[in-house]
Amino acid sequence: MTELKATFPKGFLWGGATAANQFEGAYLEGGKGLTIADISPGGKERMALLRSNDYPLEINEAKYTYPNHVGIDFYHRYQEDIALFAEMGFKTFRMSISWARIFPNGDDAEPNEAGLQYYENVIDELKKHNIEPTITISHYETPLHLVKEYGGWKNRQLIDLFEKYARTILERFHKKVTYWMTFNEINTGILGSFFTLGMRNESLQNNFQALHNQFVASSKAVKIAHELNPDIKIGCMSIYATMYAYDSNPDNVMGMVEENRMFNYFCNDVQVRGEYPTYALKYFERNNITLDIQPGELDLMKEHTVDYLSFSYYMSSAFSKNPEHSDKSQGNFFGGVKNPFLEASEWGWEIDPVGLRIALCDLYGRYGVPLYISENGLGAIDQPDANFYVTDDYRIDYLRKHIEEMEKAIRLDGVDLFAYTPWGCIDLVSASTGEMAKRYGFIYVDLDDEGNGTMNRYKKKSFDWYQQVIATNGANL
Ligand code: BGP
Repeated sequence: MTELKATFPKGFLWGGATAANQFEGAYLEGGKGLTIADISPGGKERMALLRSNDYPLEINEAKYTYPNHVGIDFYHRYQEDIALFAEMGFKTFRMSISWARIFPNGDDAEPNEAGLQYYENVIDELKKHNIEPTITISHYETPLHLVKEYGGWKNRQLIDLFEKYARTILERFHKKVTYWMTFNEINTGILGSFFTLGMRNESLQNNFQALHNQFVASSKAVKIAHELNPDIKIGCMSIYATMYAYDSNPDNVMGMVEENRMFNYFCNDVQVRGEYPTYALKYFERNNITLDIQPGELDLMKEHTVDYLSFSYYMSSAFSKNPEHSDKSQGNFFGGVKNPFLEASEWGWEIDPVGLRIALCDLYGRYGVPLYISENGLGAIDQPDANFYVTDDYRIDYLRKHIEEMEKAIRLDGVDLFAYTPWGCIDLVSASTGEMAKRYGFIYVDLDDEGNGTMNRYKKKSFDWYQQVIATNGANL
Protein backbone atom coordinates (compact mmCIF):
# COMPACT_ATOMS: atom_id res chain seq x y z
CA MET A 1 0.00 0.00 0.00
CA THR A 2 1.21 3.48 -0.80
CA GLU A 3 1.13 5.71 2.27
CA LEU A 4 -0.09 9.20 1.58
CA LYS A 5 -0.68 12.12 3.85
CA ALA A 6 -4.41 12.40 4.47
CA THR A 7 -5.28 15.60 2.73
CA PHE A 8 -8.82 14.76 1.78
CA PRO A 9 -11.02 17.20 3.64
CA LYS A 10 -12.89 16.11 6.73
CA GLY A 11 -16.34 14.96 5.69
CA PHE A 12 -15.24 14.09 2.17
CA LEU A 13 -18.05 12.14 0.51
CA TRP A 14 -16.66 8.76 -0.50
CA GLY A 15 -19.23 6.49 -2.09
CA GLY A 16 -20.39 4.79 -5.24
CA ALA A 17 -22.68 5.52 -8.19
CA THR A 18 -25.51 3.73 -10.00
CA ALA A 19 -28.54 4.47 -12.16
CA ALA A 20 -32.03 3.02 -11.77
CA ASN A 21 -32.30 1.65 -15.30
CA GLN A 22 -29.03 -0.23 -15.00
CA PHE A 23 -29.62 -2.10 -11.77
CA GLU A 24 -33.14 -1.97 -10.38
CA GLY A 25 -34.73 -4.50 -12.72
CA ALA A 26 -38.44 -5.03 -11.89
CA TYR A 27 -39.07 -3.01 -15.00
CA LEU A 28 -42.83 -3.47 -14.91
CA GLU A 29 -43.38 -3.75 -11.18
CA GLY A 30 -44.85 -1.22 -8.78
CA GLY A 31 -46.82 0.53 -11.51
CA LYS A 32 -43.74 1.60 -13.46
CA GLY A 33 -44.15 2.57 -17.10
CA LEU A 34 -41.66 1.85 -19.87
CA THR A 35 -38.62 4.07 -20.34
CA ILE A 36 -36.20 4.45 -23.21
CA ALA A 37 -33.82 2.10 -21.39
CA ASP A 38 -36.41 -0.68 -21.40
CA ILE A 39 -36.53 -0.86 -25.19
CA SER A 40 -32.77 -0.55 -25.59
CA PRO A 41 -31.28 -3.91 -26.54
CA GLY A 42 -28.17 -5.51 -25.13
CA GLY A 43 -25.24 -6.11 -27.43
CA LYS A 44 -22.30 -4.51 -29.15
CA GLU A 45 -24.55 -2.76 -31.68
CA ARG A 46 -26.72 -1.14 -29.06
CA MET A 47 -25.72 2.47 -29.68
CA ALA A 48 -25.79 2.14 -33.46
CA LEU A 49 -29.24 0.53 -33.38
CA LEU A 50 -30.65 3.25 -31.20
CA ARG A 51 -29.43 5.95 -33.55
CA SER A 52 -31.11 4.33 -36.52
CA ASN A 53 -34.61 5.30 -37.53
CA ASP A 54 -35.32 1.67 -38.34
CA TYR A 55 -34.93 0.53 -34.77
CA PRO A 56 -38.42 0.11 -33.26
CA LEU A 57 -39.31 2.07 -30.17
CA GLU A 58 -40.66 -1.02 -28.48
CA ILE A 59 -39.46 -4.19 -26.83
CA ASN A 60 -38.43 -6.78 -29.35
CA GLU A 61 -38.25 -9.94 -27.25
CA ALA A 62 -37.68 -12.21 -30.20
CA LYS A 63 -34.56 -10.55 -31.39
CA TYR A 64 -32.65 -8.91 -28.57
CA THR A 65 -31.75 -9.50 -24.96
CA TYR A 66 -32.68 -7.05 -22.25
CA PRO A 67 -30.50 -7.69 -19.21
CA ASN A 68 -31.73 -4.45 -17.69
CA HIS A 69 -35.28 -5.82 -17.40
CA VAL A 70 -34.07 -7.80 -14.41
CA GLY A 71 -30.96 -5.71 -13.80
CA ILE A 72 -29.32 -7.01 -10.65
CA ASP A 73 -32.70 -6.87 -8.93
CA PHE A 74 -31.75 -4.00 -6.65
CA TYR A 75 -35.48 -3.27 -6.56
CA HIS A 76 -35.97 -6.27 -4.28
CA ARG A 77 -32.49 -6.59 -2.80
CA TYR A 78 -31.78 -3.00 -1.82
CA GLN A 79 -31.50 -3.76 1.90
CA GLU A 80 -28.80 -6.37 1.37
CA ASP A 81 -26.93 -4.12 -1.07
CA ILE A 82 -27.10 -1.03 1.09
CA ALA A 83 -25.77 -3.07 4.02
CA LEU A 84 -22.76 -3.94 1.86
CA PHE A 85 -22.25 -0.27 0.90
CA ALA A 86 -22.40 0.58 4.60
CA GLU A 87 -19.83 -2.11 5.35
CA MET A 88 -17.49 -0.42 2.86
CA GLY A 89 -18.10 2.79 4.78
CA PHE A 90 -19.92 4.77 2.07
CA LYS A 91 -20.69 8.34 3.07
CA THR A 92 -22.88 8.87 0.03
CA PHE A 93 -24.63 6.71 -2.54
CA ARG A 94 -25.48 8.11 -5.97
CA MET A 95 -28.67 6.68 -7.44
CA SER A 96 -31.29 7.92 -9.84
CA ILE A 97 -35.04 8.02 -9.63
CA SER A 98 -36.77 6.51 -12.62
CA TRP A 99 -39.24 9.10 -13.90
CA ALA A 100 -41.58 6.31 -15.08
CA ARG A 101 -41.87 4.87 -11.57
CA ILE A 102 -43.33 8.23 -10.54
CA PHE A 103 -45.22 9.16 -13.70
CA PRO A 104 -45.54 5.93 -15.73
CA ASN A 105 -46.26 7.76 -18.98
CA GLY A 106 -44.47 10.97 -18.11
CA ASP A 107 -47.65 13.02 -18.59
CA ASP A 108 -50.00 11.39 -16.07
CA ALA A 109 -52.18 13.67 -13.97
CA GLU A 110 -51.20 12.11 -10.65
CA PRO A 111 -47.97 10.53 -9.44
CA ASN A 112 -47.75 6.83 -8.70
CA GLU A 113 -47.60 6.50 -4.92
CA ALA A 114 -46.04 3.02 -5.12
CA GLY A 115 -43.05 4.51 -6.94
CA LEU A 116 -42.64 7.32 -4.44
CA GLN A 117 -42.92 4.89 -1.55
CA TYR A 118 -40.30 2.60 -3.07
CA TYR A 119 -37.74 5.43 -3.28
CA GLU A 120 -38.69 6.59 0.20
CA ASN A 121 -37.89 3.10 1.48
CA VAL A 122 -34.50 3.12 -0.28
CA ILE A 123 -33.68 6.60 1.05
CA ASP A 124 -34.70 5.62 4.59
CA GLU A 125 -32.57 2.50 4.38
CA LEU A 126 -29.56 4.59 3.32
CA LYS A 127 -30.13 7.06 6.12
CA LYS A 128 -30.45 4.23 8.62
CA HIS A 129 -26.84 3.41 7.70
CA ASN A 130 -25.76 7.09 7.77
CA ILE A 131 -25.32 7.19 4.01
CA GLU A 132 -26.33 10.45 2.35
CA PRO A 133 -28.25 9.80 -0.87
CA THR A 134 -27.23 11.71 -3.98
CA ILE A 135 -30.12 11.64 -6.42
CA THR A 136 -29.90 12.08 -10.18
CA ILE A 137 -33.29 13.25 -11.37
CA SER A 138 -32.85 12.01 -14.95
CA HIS A 139 -30.32 9.34 -15.86
CA TYR A 140 -31.08 7.99 -19.35
CA GLU A 141 -34.62 7.16 -18.22
CA THR A 142 -37.07 9.35 -20.14
CA PRO A 143 -40.50 7.68 -20.17
CA LEU A 144 -41.01 5.98 -23.53
CA HIS A 145 -44.43 7.57 -24.02
CA LEU A 146 -42.77 11.00 -24.14
CA VAL A 147 -40.53 9.78 -26.93
CA LYS A 148 -43.25 8.18 -29.01
CA GLU A 149 -45.99 10.77 -28.52
CA TYR A 150 -44.01 13.97 -28.02
CA GLY A 151 -40.86 13.31 -30.02
CA GLY A 152 -38.53 13.50 -27.02
CA TRP A 153 -36.74 16.52 -25.63
CA LYS A 154 -36.98 18.73 -28.72
CA ASN A 155 -40.60 19.18 -27.71
CA ARG A 156 -40.96 22.10 -25.30
CA GLN A 157 -43.84 20.38 -23.50
CA LEU A 158 -41.27 18.17 -21.82
CA ILE A 159 -40.07 21.16 -19.83
CA ASP A 160 -43.37 21.38 -17.95
CA LEU A 161 -43.69 17.63 -17.60
CA PHE A 162 -40.19 17.41 -16.17
CA GLU A 163 -40.89 20.33 -13.86
CA LYS A 164 -43.93 18.51 -12.49
CA TYR A 165 -41.88 15.32 -11.99
CA ALA A 166 -39.00 17.20 -10.36
CA ARG A 167 -41.38 19.12 -8.10
CA THR A 168 -43.07 15.89 -7.05
CA ILE A 169 -39.89 14.15 -5.95
CA LEU A 170 -38.33 17.29 -4.48
CA GLU A 171 -41.45 18.00 -2.43
CA ARG A 172 -41.45 14.45 -1.19
CA PHE A 173 -37.73 14.12 -0.39
CA HIS A 174 -36.36 17.63 0.19
CA LYS A 175 -36.04 17.08 3.92
CA LYS A 176 -34.23 13.77 3.56
CA VAL A 177 -31.96 14.35 0.57
CA THR A 178 -29.38 17.15 0.40
CA TYR A 179 -27.48 16.27 -2.80
CA TRP A 180 -29.20 16.30 -6.19
CA MET A 181 -28.14 16.30 -9.84
CA THR A 182 -30.42 17.24 -12.71
CA PHE A 183 -29.49 15.50 -16.02
CA ASN A 184 -26.86 12.78 -16.26
CA GLU A 185 -24.07 13.50 -18.74
CA ILE A 186 -26.15 16.18 -20.39
CA ASN A 187 -23.35 17.02 -22.85
CA THR A 188 -23.69 13.68 -24.63
CA GLY A 189 -26.72 15.38 -26.16
CA ILE A 190 -24.27 17.30 -28.33
CA LEU A 191 -23.36 13.97 -29.92
CA GLY A 192 -27.05 13.27 -30.45
CA SER A 193 -27.29 10.57 -27.77
CA PHE A 194 -30.66 8.81 -27.74
CA PHE A 195 -30.32 8.21 -24.01
CA THR A 196 -29.84 11.88 -23.27
CA LEU A 197 -32.25 13.47 -25.71
CA GLY A 198 -34.91 10.78 -25.89
CA MET A 199 -34.93 11.05 -29.67
CA ARG A 200 -32.90 10.00 -32.67
CA ASN A 201 -29.87 11.99 -33.70
CA GLU A 202 -32.15 14.08 -35.93
CA SER A 203 -30.38 17.32 -36.74
CA LEU A 204 -28.14 19.84 -35.04
CA GLN A 205 -31.13 22.16 -34.81
CA ASN A 206 -33.24 19.60 -32.92
CA ASN A 207 -30.39 18.37 -30.77
CA PHE A 208 -29.57 21.87 -29.54
CA GLN A 209 -33.24 22.74 -29.07
CA ALA A 210 -33.57 19.60 -26.96
CA LEU A 211 -30.56 20.70 -24.92
CA HIS A 212 -32.00 24.17 -24.49
CA ASN A 213 -35.21 22.63 -23.19
CA GLN A 214 -33.17 20.58 -20.72
CA PHE A 215 -31.27 23.67 -19.55
CA VAL A 216 -34.57 25.40 -18.82
CA ALA A 217 -35.94 22.28 -17.13
CA SER A 218 -32.77 21.97 -15.08
CA SER A 219 -32.98 25.59 -13.89
CA LYS A 220 -36.59 25.03 -12.89
CA ALA A 221 -35.51 22.07 -10.78
CA VAL A 222 -32.77 24.18 -9.16
CA LYS A 223 -35.31 26.90 -8.36
CA ILE A 224 -37.81 24.46 -6.84
CA ALA A 225 -35.11 22.74 -4.80
CA HIS A 226 -33.83 25.98 -3.28
CA GLU A 227 -37.33 27.25 -2.56
CA LEU A 228 -38.16 24.05 -0.71
CA ASN A 229 -34.91 23.85 1.21
CA PRO A 230 -32.11 26.42 0.90
CA ASP A 231 -29.66 23.84 2.25
CA ILE A 232 -30.08 21.58 -0.76
CA LYS A 233 -27.04 21.30 -3.03
CA ILE A 234 -28.09 20.69 -6.60
CA GLY A 235 -25.60 20.27 -9.40
CA CYS A 236 -25.28 19.63 -13.11
CA MET A 237 -23.61 16.50 -14.48
CA SER A 238 -21.44 16.20 -17.58
CA ILE A 239 -19.04 13.68 -18.95
CA TYR A 240 -15.55 15.17 -19.11
CA ALA A 241 -12.76 13.86 -21.30
CA THR A 242 -9.50 15.72 -20.94
CA MET A 243 -8.52 16.84 -24.44
CA TYR A 244 -5.00 17.07 -25.76
CA ALA A 245 -3.64 18.26 -29.01
CA TYR A 246 -1.76 15.33 -30.51
CA ASP A 247 1.29 17.56 -31.01
CA SER A 248 2.29 21.21 -30.98
CA ASN A 249 1.02 21.86 -34.50
CA PRO A 250 -1.03 25.05 -33.93
CA ASP A 251 -3.80 23.71 -36.16
CA ASN A 252 -4.15 20.70 -33.93
CA VAL A 253 -4.13 22.89 -30.85
CA MET A 254 -6.85 25.10 -32.31
CA GLY A 255 -8.84 22.02 -33.29
CA MET A 256 -8.52 20.77 -29.74
CA VAL A 257 -9.71 24.13 -28.40
CA GLU A 258 -12.83 23.88 -30.54
CA GLU A 259 -13.58 20.28 -29.52
CA ASN A 260 -12.91 21.05 -25.90
CA ARG A 261 -15.21 24.05 -25.86
CA MET A 262 -18.22 22.37 -27.35
CA PHE A 263 -17.80 19.04 -25.63
CA ASN A 264 -16.36 19.81 -22.20
CA TYR A 265 -17.47 23.36 -21.58
CA PHE A 266 -20.67 24.22 -23.41
CA CYS A 267 -23.22 22.59 -21.07
CA ASN A 268 -21.24 23.50 -17.95
CA ASP A 269 -20.91 27.10 -19.12
CA VAL A 270 -24.67 27.39 -19.48
CA GLN A 271 -25.51 25.63 -16.23
CA VAL A 272 -22.80 27.08 -13.99
CA ARG A 273 -22.44 30.57 -15.47
CA GLY A 274 -26.06 30.82 -16.52
CA GLU A 275 -25.69 31.98 -20.09
CA TYR A 276 -24.87 30.84 -23.57
CA PRO A 277 -21.17 31.45 -24.24
CA THR A 278 -20.23 33.58 -27.25
CA TYR A 279 -18.46 30.70 -29.04
CA ALA A 280 -21.73 28.76 -28.91
CA LEU A 281 -23.71 31.66 -30.33
CA LYS A 282 -21.24 31.84 -33.22
CA TYR A 283 -21.45 28.07 -33.66
CA PHE A 284 -25.25 28.33 -33.88
CA GLU A 285 -24.92 31.09 -36.46
CA ARG A 286 -22.51 29.09 -38.64
CA ASN A 287 -24.69 26.02 -38.49
CA ASN A 288 -28.03 27.78 -39.05
CA ILE A 289 -29.29 26.80 -35.63
CA THR A 290 -32.06 29.06 -34.36
CA LEU A 291 -33.22 28.22 -30.89
CA ASP A 292 -36.80 28.74 -29.82
CA ILE A 293 -36.21 30.63 -26.57
CA GLN A 294 -39.30 31.84 -24.77
CA PRO A 295 -39.43 35.13 -22.83
CA GLY A 296 -38.06 34.75 -19.34
CA GLU A 297 -36.09 31.58 -20.04
CA LEU A 298 -32.69 33.23 -20.25
CA ASP A 299 -33.37 35.12 -17.01
CA LEU A 300 -34.40 31.90 -15.33
CA MET A 301 -31.20 30.19 -16.48
CA LYS A 302 -29.10 33.12 -15.25
CA GLU A 303 -30.80 33.28 -11.89
CA HIS A 304 -30.94 29.58 -11.06
CA THR A 305 -27.50 28.22 -11.72
CA VAL A 306 -26.21 25.08 -10.05
CA ASP A 307 -24.49 24.89 -6.66
CA TYR A 308 -21.76 22.54 -7.78
CA LEU A 309 -20.45 20.83 -10.87
CA SER A 310 -20.30 17.08 -11.11
CA PHE A 311 -18.72 15.07 -13.84
CA SER A 312 -17.88 11.57 -14.93
CA TYR A 313 -14.30 10.84 -15.90
CA TYR A 314 -13.17 7.68 -17.63
CA MET A 315 -10.65 8.72 -20.28
CA SER A 316 -8.93 11.48 -22.17
CA SER A 317 -8.85 12.14 -25.88
CA ALA A 318 -6.15 13.35 -28.25
CA PHE A 319 -6.93 15.53 -31.21
CA SER A 320 -5.22 15.73 -34.59
CA LYS A 321 -6.22 16.95 -38.01
CA ASN A 322 -3.52 14.83 -39.58
CA PRO A 323 -5.09 11.66 -41.02
CA GLU A 324 -1.81 9.83 -40.43
CA HIS A 325 -2.42 10.02 -36.71
CA SER A 326 -5.86 8.55 -36.78
CA ASP A 327 -6.40 5.05 -35.54
CA LYS A 328 -10.00 4.03 -35.74
CA SER A 329 -9.36 0.82 -33.82
CA GLN A 330 -8.93 2.78 -30.63
CA GLY A 331 -12.64 2.91 -29.81
CA ASN A 332 -12.35 5.91 -27.52
CA PHE A 333 -15.84 7.22 -26.94
CA PHE A 334 -15.32 10.64 -28.43
CA GLY A 335 -13.25 9.80 -31.43
CA GLY A 336 -9.89 11.50 -31.36
CA VAL A 337 -6.69 9.67 -32.22
CA LYS A 338 -4.60 7.14 -30.37
CA ASN A 339 -2.49 8.70 -27.64
CA PRO A 340 0.91 6.93 -27.76
CA PHE A 341 1.50 7.60 -24.05
CA LEU A 342 -1.57 5.79 -22.76
CA GLU A 343 -2.90 2.27 -22.43
CA ALA A 344 -6.55 1.49 -22.95
CA SER A 345 -9.19 -0.70 -21.29
CA GLU A 346 -10.54 -3.75 -23.09
CA TRP A 347 -13.13 -1.42 -24.60
CA GLY A 348 -10.51 0.98 -25.91
CA TRP A 349 -11.11 3.68 -23.29
CA GLU A 350 -7.70 5.25 -22.67
CA ILE A 351 -6.63 5.17 -19.04
CA ASP A 352 -5.26 8.51 -17.90
CA PRO A 353 -5.11 9.29 -14.14
CA VAL A 354 -3.10 12.50 -14.64
CA GLY A 355 -5.85 13.55 -17.03
CA LEU A 356 -8.17 13.58 -14.01
CA ARG A 357 -5.95 16.07 -12.19
CA ILE A 358 -5.88 18.17 -15.33
CA ALA A 359 -9.68 17.98 -15.45
CA LEU A 360 -10.00 19.08 -11.82
CA CYS A 361 -7.61 22.01 -12.30
CA ASP A 362 -9.32 23.02 -15.49
CA LEU A 363 -12.87 22.90 -14.15
CA TYR A 364 -12.06 24.53 -10.84
CA GLY A 365 -10.01 27.23 -12.52
CA ARG A 366 -12.78 27.95 -15.00
CA TYR A 367 -15.79 27.87 -12.68
CA GLY A 368 -14.59 28.13 -9.08
CA VAL A 369 -17.48 26.04 -7.78
CA PRO A 370 -17.20 22.85 -5.70
CA LEU A 371 -16.60 19.71 -7.74
CA TYR A 372 -18.09 16.23 -7.39
CA ILE A 373 -16.62 13.30 -9.35
CA SER A 374 -19.84 11.39 -9.86
CA GLU A 375 -18.39 8.55 -11.99
CA ASN A 376 -14.98 7.00 -12.55
CA GLY A 377 -13.81 3.43 -12.90
CA LEU A 378 -12.59 0.56 -14.98
CA GLY A 379 -14.98 -1.61 -16.96
CA ALA A 380 -13.45 -5.09 -17.11
CA ILE A 381 -14.28 -8.74 -17.61
CA ASP A 382 -13.90 -10.29 -14.17
CA GLN A 383 -12.95 -13.94 -13.68
CA PRO A 384 -14.29 -15.22 -10.36
CA ASP A 385 -12.71 -18.32 -8.84
CA ALA A 386 -14.67 -21.36 -7.64
CA ASN A 387 -15.79 -19.39 -4.59
CA PHE A 388 -16.87 -16.43 -6.71
CA TYR A 389 -13.94 -14.37 -5.46
CA VAL A 390 -12.53 -11.87 -7.94
CA THR A 391 -8.93 -10.78 -7.53
CA ASP A 392 -9.33 -7.46 -9.29
CA ASP A 393 -5.91 -5.89 -8.81
CA TYR A 394 -6.37 -4.12 -12.17
CA ARG A 395 -9.38 -2.25 -10.78
CA ILE A 396 -7.60 -1.35 -7.56
CA ASP A 397 -4.65 -0.09 -9.59
CA TYR A 398 -6.90 2.07 -11.78
CA LEU A 399 -8.77 3.60 -8.85
CA ARG A 400 -5.66 4.09 -6.71
CA LYS A 401 -3.92 6.05 -9.45
CA HIS A 402 -6.97 8.24 -9.99
CA ILE A 403 -7.41 8.89 -6.25
CA GLU A 404 -3.71 9.84 -6.00
CA GLU A 405 -4.31 12.50 -8.65
CA MET A 406 -7.40 13.75 -6.83
CA GLU A 407 -5.31 14.09 -3.69
CA LYS A 408 -2.71 16.15 -5.57
CA ALA A 409 -5.43 18.37 -7.02
CA ILE A 410 -6.63 19.11 -3.49
CA ARG A 411 -3.23 19.39 -1.78
CA LEU A 412 -1.14 21.02 -4.50
CA ASP A 413 -3.69 22.82 -6.66
CA GLY A 414 -6.23 23.91 -4.08
CA VAL A 415 -9.18 22.38 -5.88
CA ASP A 416 -12.42 22.22 -3.90
CA LEU A 417 -13.35 18.59 -4.51
CA PHE A 418 -15.93 17.26 -2.06
CA ALA A 419 -17.17 13.91 -3.35
CA TYR A 420 -16.09 10.82 -5.24
CA THR A 421 -18.48 8.07 -6.29
CA PRO A 422 -16.86 5.44 -8.51
CA TRP A 423 -19.22 4.10 -11.12
CA GLY A 424 -21.07 0.82 -10.74
CA CYS A 425 -19.96 0.18 -7.15
CA ILE A 426 -21.91 -3.05 -7.45
CA ASP A 427 -21.83 -4.84 -10.83
CA LEU A 428 -24.66 -3.64 -13.05
CA VAL A 429 -25.73 -3.44 -16.70
CA SER A 430 -23.43 -1.44 -18.95
CA ALA A 431 -24.90 1.68 -20.57
CA SER A 432 -23.04 1.45 -23.85
CA THR A 433 -23.40 -2.29 -24.44
CA GLY A 434 -26.46 -3.18 -22.36
CA GLU A 435 -24.55 -6.19 -21.06
CA MET A 436 -23.43 -7.54 -17.68
CA ALA A 437 -20.05 -8.61 -19.00
CA LYS A 438 -18.49 -5.16 -18.58
CA ARG A 439 -18.18 -4.86 -14.81
CA TYR A 440 -17.08 -2.02 -12.53
CA GLY A 441 -18.12 -3.19 -9.08
CA PHE A 442 -16.50 -3.78 -5.72
CA ILE A 443 -19.24 -6.40 -5.40
CA TYR A 444 -19.56 -9.26 -7.87
CA VAL A 445 -23.07 -10.24 -8.93
CA ASP A 446 -23.48 -13.80 -10.18
CA LEU A 447 -25.38 -13.14 -13.39
CA ASP A 448 -24.48 -13.45 -17.06
CA ASP A 449 -25.94 -11.97 -20.22
CA GLU A 450 -28.18 -14.97 -20.83
CA GLY A 451 -29.75 -14.50 -17.41
CA ASN A 452 -27.91 -17.46 -15.80
CA GLY A 453 -26.76 -17.13 -12.22
CA THR A 454 -28.06 -16.90 -8.69
CA MET A 455 -27.68 -13.10 -8.46
CA ASN A 456 -25.86 -13.68 -5.20
CA ARG A 457 -23.47 -10.93 -4.18
CA TYR A 458 -19.76 -11.58 -3.47
CA LYS A 459 -17.11 -9.14 -2.23
CA LYS A 460 -14.21 -8.66 -4.65
CA LYS A 461 -10.67 -7.92 -3.52
CA SER A 462 -11.37 -4.25 -4.27
CA PHE A 463 -14.15 -4.28 -1.65
CA ASP A 464 -11.67 -4.58 1.21
CA TRP A 465 -9.30 -2.16 -0.46
CA TYR A 466 -11.96 0.56 -0.86
CA GLN A 467 -13.15 -0.02 2.69
CA GLN A 468 -9.62 0.78 3.86
CA VAL A 469 -9.42 3.86 1.62
CA ILE A 470 -12.60 5.25 3.14
CA ALA A 471 -11.68 4.32 6.71
CA THR A 472 -8.43 6.30 6.41
CA ASN A 473 -10.04 9.13 4.44
CA GLY A 474 -7.82 8.40 1.48
CA ALA A 475 -4.56 8.09 3.43
CA ASN A 476 -4.03 4.38 2.74
CA LEU A 477 -4.26 3.58 -0.89
C1 BGP B 1 -21.61 6.78 -18.21
C2 BGP B 1 -23.02 6.64 -17.74
C3 BGP B 1 -23.31 5.48 -16.89
C4 BGP B 1 -22.37 4.32 -17.06
C5 BGP B 1 -20.95 4.66 -17.39
C6 BGP B 1 -20.08 3.52 -17.84
O1 BGP B 1 -21.59 7.26 -19.50
O2 BGP B 1 -23.50 7.78 -17.06
O3 BGP B 1 -24.66 5.21 -16.98
O4 BGP B 1 -22.88 3.18 -17.53
O5 BGP B 1 -20.87 5.66 -18.34
O6 BGP B 1 -20.34 3.22 -19.17
P1 BGP B 1 -20.52 1.76 -19.69
O7 BGP B 1 -21.58 1.16 -18.82
O8 BGP B 1 -20.94 1.88 -21.08
O9 BGP B 1 -19.21 1.11 -19.52
